[in-house]
Amino acid sequence: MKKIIKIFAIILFSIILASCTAKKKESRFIAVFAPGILADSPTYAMLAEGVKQAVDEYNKDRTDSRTVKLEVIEAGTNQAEWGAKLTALTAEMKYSVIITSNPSMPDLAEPLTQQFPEQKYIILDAEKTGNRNIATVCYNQREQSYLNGYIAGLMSKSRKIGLIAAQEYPVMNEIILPGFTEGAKAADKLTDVDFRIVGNWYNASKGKELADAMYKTGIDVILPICGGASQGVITSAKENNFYLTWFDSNGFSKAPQNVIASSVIKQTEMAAWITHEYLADEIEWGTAKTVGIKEGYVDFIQDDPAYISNVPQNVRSRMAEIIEDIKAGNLSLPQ
Ligand code: RBF
Repeated sequence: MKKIIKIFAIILFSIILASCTAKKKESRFIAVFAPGILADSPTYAMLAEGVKQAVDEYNKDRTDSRTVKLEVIEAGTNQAEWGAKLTALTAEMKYSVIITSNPSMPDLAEPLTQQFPEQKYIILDAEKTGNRNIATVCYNQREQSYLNGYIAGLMSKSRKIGLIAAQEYPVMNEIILPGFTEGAKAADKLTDVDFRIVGNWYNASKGKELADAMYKTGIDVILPICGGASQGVITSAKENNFYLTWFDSNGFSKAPQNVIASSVIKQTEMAAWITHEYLADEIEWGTAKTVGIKEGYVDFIQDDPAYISNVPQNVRSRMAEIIEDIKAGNLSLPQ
């Protein structure tokens, strides 16, 4: 009799456990939290696209109860509201994971993991270790900015180039701007780099004003990293006929006569890959991954027709050599 009760208890326990697990799987709901707006911010558009691709693929062969739901939330350009918006999203307790992107996000997510110990966060373009609820991936932006700087240094006639950033933040001040400068000076040590700030990620008039002013000082190559404000920098480049180098996505089509380079991050692929990892329960929580050119997640576009027509063969060959040197480990640019 005792044995029967024991077997019965084991069966009952297994059923309860199985139903809990099923419930957990059933309720998988992913939120993409874009700290900003998707338009004109390639990193966020790629984030949403990559997660969506992975979710669609996962759901393809699954029926209702096992499919994963996805919601994309744009937190808007007022950064003061992001903390409250992330808190509200977390407090809904309906998302099994919140996937977001930018280096300021770990500081907003970290305190929430104390209050909501069930909530997981995947943060791209950021670095944070040691929290069991957070996994991060960051791109080697020293490599990315070095390549932009190098080609700007080779292509500038005035030896004056510029970077227009939306705002100052540690990755900008400690990695992107120094990498850009380092690349430019490696190409031509007499190159000067001017650095200007828009003050936000959307003001195109301010972007144009800054670019016009820089052009007047003799600057002939500009790298804009300022979201929607980059539209103004593009307008200025077309009007004044100076060069642009582009960051994060392929920008050649934005100004086919002016853009001489695009160094890209493969954020769509990374977002899709990490979402697959998450859905397969294979995320290493608490860890930070850094990926660059070698891993295939930072790249420099060499086959765009605008690159080939705007940039002379000798410069393209030099760029190809540098990229090969980085891949082969002959040029080390750790971030
Ligand atoms: N990049 C964008 O493309 N759009 C944005 O709205 C945006 N907002 C940001 C806000 C903060 C507080 C920080 C630290 C970075 C932001 N970035 C944004 C920059 C982004 O993380 C990355 O550094 C650049 O896109 C260059 O890869």
